[in-house]
Amino acid sequence: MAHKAGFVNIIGNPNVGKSTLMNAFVGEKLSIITSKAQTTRHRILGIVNGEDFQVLLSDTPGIIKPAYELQESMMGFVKSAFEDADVLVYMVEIGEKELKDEAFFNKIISTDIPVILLLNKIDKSNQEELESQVQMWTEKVPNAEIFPVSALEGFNVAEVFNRIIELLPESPAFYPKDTLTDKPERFFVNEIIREKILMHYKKEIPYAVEIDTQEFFEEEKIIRMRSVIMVERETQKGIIIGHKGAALKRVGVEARKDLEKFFGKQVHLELYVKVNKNWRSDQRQLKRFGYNE
Ligand SMILES: Nc1nc2c(ncn2[C@@H]2O[C@H](COP(=O)(O)OP(=O)(O)OP(=O)(O)O)[C@@H](O)[C@H]2O)c(=O)[nH]1
Ligand SMILES: [Mg+2]
Repeated sequence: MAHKAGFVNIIGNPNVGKSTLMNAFVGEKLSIITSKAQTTRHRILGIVNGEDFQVLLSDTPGIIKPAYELQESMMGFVKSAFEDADVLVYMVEIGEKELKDEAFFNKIISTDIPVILLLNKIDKSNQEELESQVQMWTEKVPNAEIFPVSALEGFNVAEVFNRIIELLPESPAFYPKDTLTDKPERFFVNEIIREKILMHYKKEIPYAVEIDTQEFFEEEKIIRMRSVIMVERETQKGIIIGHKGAALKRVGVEARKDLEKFFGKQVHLELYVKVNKNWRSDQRQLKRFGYNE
């Protein structure tokens, strides 16, 4: 059989389960997952390698109407995912209507690229609701093949993967066959820490935070990391640190545990908090943090 390879880009509204699906395909926790919208801020490549295929999956940020520069750049990642896709995976969840962004939605329904529409979270649904939702999506996105799935429980995930392979063009591999992602180690350190921030702080705090891992030093038995948690204002810094430093300590302990799992090695993590005024609206800063391609 000829070798197949191509880009399979996952797009959809915030919080529908895009990152959960990507991790299920790859079999590693490449993308962080939380119950909050806008968890994913980057385009993250996850590669599934087989003897005669290489699937280049892209997890992308949920589609929103951008309100500040950071979100503009997040939507830039979604746009780029439209441009180079060999297969577009459009994910929706049970009960959802459609993309709030009409321009993106129109692009999906009028594209020549094969579209797979995944109706996710069906573990929360019943047969009757499922049938009516499939009916609705068939009418809304007539160019799509629809699969009901549960990314969380793995229902139908293997079937979708097989269909994706069928749709891929014949092509040699783009990356060496032992490659898992295009992101460097520090990126995953940043993301694991940010996941803990998303989990433990409320309201605007997680959205005002960016992580900058300044040191990643691997020794024989241990990896030493130093990361800065950046916030936009002094008051946010106080909230991150918490009473007697307890809140920050919890972030550090939980992140370290996950980092040890991710890297398969003992980790020493030093965390600092710094105010970096309005970094979310500053082009230069955003570029430094990898937001402008
Ligand atoms: N019940 C159920 N929950 C799911 C399923 N897939 C994902 N979730 C949950 O939905 C929430 C969002 O999942 P994510 O994978 O982070 O969603 P996302 O689309 O990547 O979100 P953003 O990055 O914010 O756009 C998490 O709480 C997941 O555990 C599913 O199949 N069933
Ligand atoms: Mg995500």
